[in-house]
Amino acid sequence: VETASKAHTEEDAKALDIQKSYKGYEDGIRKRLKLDADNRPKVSLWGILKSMIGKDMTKMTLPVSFNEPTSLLYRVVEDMEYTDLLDVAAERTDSTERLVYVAGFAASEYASTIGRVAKPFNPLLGETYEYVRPDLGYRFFIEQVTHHPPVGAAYAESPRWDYYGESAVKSKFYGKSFEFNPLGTWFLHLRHASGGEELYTWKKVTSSVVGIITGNPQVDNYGPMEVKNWTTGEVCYLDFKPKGWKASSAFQVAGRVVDKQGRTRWSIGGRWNDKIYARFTPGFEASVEPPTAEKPGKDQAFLIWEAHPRPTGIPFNLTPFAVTLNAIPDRLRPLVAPTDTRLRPDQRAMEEGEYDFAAVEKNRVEEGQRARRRAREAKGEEFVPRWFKKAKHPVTGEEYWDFRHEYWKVREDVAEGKTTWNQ
Ligand code: CLR
Repeated sequence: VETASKAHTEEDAKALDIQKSYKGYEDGIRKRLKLDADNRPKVSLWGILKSMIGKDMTKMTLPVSFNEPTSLLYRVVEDMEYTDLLDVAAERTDSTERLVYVAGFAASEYASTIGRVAKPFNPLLGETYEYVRPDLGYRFFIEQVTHHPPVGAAYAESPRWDYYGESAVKSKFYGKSFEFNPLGTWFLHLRHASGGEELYTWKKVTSSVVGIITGNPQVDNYGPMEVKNWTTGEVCYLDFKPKGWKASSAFQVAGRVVDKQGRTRWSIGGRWNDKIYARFTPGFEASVEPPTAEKPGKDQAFLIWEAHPRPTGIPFNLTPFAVTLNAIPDRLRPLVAPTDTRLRPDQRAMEEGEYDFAAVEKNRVEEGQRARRRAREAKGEEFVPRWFKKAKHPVTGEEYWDFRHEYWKVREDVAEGKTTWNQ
């Protein structure tokens, strides 16, 4: 009882703290872009990419018409679309059941990749992004901490959970496919209904684009994923099946939750672009079929996650969640840091269908970045991230980016007129 009440006090304090960041977000989320269809010139991917086999994406100069109006920073926040699963996990009093929903959240991060065969903008060194959802009770922050290789360090928090990690993707173009290999670990602290806090970690699976040669590019996500509960020793093993030749294996994900002794508790199955189910299978593993009305029973599978629909009238195949990201209402504009990605004119132009202007502005901001690098080199200085610091993780022992919890304090002072961003 005592730990439970302590956890509640922590939750309440966290909730109050997060509420201070709601300023600027009073207008609610954006539902539409200015465009309702994009009219990017249709260029053959293969025509341009065929001379670039063996290269990674950061070494390629591609026409801006290959881009979508997002950046790699936005692609990281997109993983927050289904945080309701973390809220559900926190409500559960059985730790293996919590793991089912945490694993569901980890798998839900792939639904947004469907139909998104375009290049996000590359963040500039020190570029940041803040995203607050008063309606959902969380705030998110990310900073581009290195440029070569491109790494973004992120930290999201809500009363019930903290979620953080680094997005560092190694890419290589093989001709037959373009592979994207995420290297970073993601950490989740869950303050749950039984009155304790748990640490979970996982790494993301490989994303790839196939069908470039035939002019029918498609995104696939495949490979094993291990979602580990460091507090209890329980693990969820998920396997994302590669698309392969059979249509039936496309988007398939299957796995199981095992206890500390390695005994199966739950089986998981479904498709990461659509629905994922779980089934209570103590001591055995089984396939997971969607539940049917004909054979009800205690061991029936139940739905843990379902993808949001993709309404028409949204260009670039963006999800409704992605549409909300680059919005900059007048009330918010003076509060975000001057490094905030919402202020990038090239991404704004892309979003509004001004592709030529986007290309000019992209060039200009990237020139600025090169000039700043030369100036640093001339002074013998090194770039130091403003909001994160490399550290050794206290539980897992890995290197990670430690968020020093300063950003939101400075923002609060800016909002109250006590300081300005550039001090
Ligand atoms: C995958 C999940 C990771 C973050 C991440 C980083 C790079 C992204 C990748 C994700 C998905 C696929 C991606 C890639 C960058 C470019 C690539 C968007 C989100 C697209 C599909 C490339 C298409 C255009 C080229 C063929 C020119 O956590």
